[in-house]
Amino acid sequence: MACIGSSRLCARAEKLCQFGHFAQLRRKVSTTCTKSRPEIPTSTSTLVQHCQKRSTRECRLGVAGRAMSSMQTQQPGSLPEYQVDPYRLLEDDLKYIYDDIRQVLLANGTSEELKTISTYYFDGQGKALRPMVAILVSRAINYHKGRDNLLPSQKQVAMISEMIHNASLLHDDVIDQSPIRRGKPSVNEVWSQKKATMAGDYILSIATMMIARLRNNDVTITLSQVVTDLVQGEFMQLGSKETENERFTHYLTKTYRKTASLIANSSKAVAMLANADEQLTELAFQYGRNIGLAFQLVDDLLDFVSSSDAMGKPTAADLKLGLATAPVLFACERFPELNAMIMRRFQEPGDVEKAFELVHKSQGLEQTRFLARKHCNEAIRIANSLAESPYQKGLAIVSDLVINRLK
Ligand code: GRG
Repeated sequence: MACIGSSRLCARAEKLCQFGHFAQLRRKVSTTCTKSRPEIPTSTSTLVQHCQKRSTRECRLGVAGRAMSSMQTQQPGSLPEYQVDPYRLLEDDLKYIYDDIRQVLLANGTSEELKTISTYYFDGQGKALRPMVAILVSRAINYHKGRDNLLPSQKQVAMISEMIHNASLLHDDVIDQSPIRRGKPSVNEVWSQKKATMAGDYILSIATMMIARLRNNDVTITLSQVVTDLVQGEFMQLGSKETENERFTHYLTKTYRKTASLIANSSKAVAMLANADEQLTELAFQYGRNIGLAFQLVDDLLDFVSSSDAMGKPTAADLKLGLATAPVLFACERFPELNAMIMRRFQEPGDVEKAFELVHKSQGLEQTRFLARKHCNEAIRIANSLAESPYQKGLAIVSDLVINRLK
């Protein structure tokens, strides 16, 4: 198979990542309603005119758009010219998302301190990947079904997904005792572990109320699954497996649960709210799943190559926490001495430094990027099966942002 270093793990990863859903996805969706579809041009020149007509801020074509993107992707030429910057495209939809979240948290809270803590991370410093993807999928699916508007319920899902994400960050920082997040002192550092935990619970409970208000059982079940997955993904991280294969399976399942499930199920929920049929809903889910897996693989890679300044959180953190992520698991093939270190969770003096060095000496980083790219390509393939629109094109561009991100 075409995989860097002909890695056995890479082949296994490929198999495992398929989860048996893809055969169905390879068929192009046939639910396009061409007659009633709103007129949104898709050629570059007409797209420019459309964007200018609709709102000059709404769409952004050309390389300058990259500077706007919330995911810094500074690699020269990483985005082809004349592409839609998803953050620009959705600027109006995303503009007030943090204000709206803050408002709902403030409106429901009674303690001033809890209000302050729970809104601390909704300051516009995050990448807003989850709401961006949820809205982009909404608009691409709506367009595919012949509509050109974002449903209020879909916007609620975008908010809910960012709230669940932030609640999990609060809990994660408590578990990891991390002192910084997004370049500023974490909530647990500024206040306390207990208050950070409760603020996370509070955000999650308000998100749960918002889900209930959508009054859609299928959406409720779908979004509840995310919370189960997050907790179980985090729990899986506490354990380790004996063999290489078991370890990789464990890692990929954990990666899905911790990161991809939220993006996948939010995408599924907005498709359900658009009354998409099962096939189209599955497509939305798989798009989010692939983006989510790629995003976490790149996150695990950046932990080895990026600076703490760029990431806004400590780097090489995973090894220090005893975690063996994809770069280490791949590196194991070349340097089997890593196995013992993985089993003792890099606890012995010098383990972290040695493992870090071996990962850099191996092809582990390239193999991780290769696997991430495969998921991005799959996401692009899925996006390409939707009716052409700026939003559908934006879905493909998200893959570029994910694979090229520097923070
Ligand atoms: C309370 C719902 C809940 C869960 C508890 C702690 C826990 C169980 C789960 C942890 C999940 C977690 C933090 C996964 C990491 C996902 C990840 C890659 C986070 C970083 O995402 P970015 O880079 O963050 O998009 P920004 O800062 O841009 O928002």
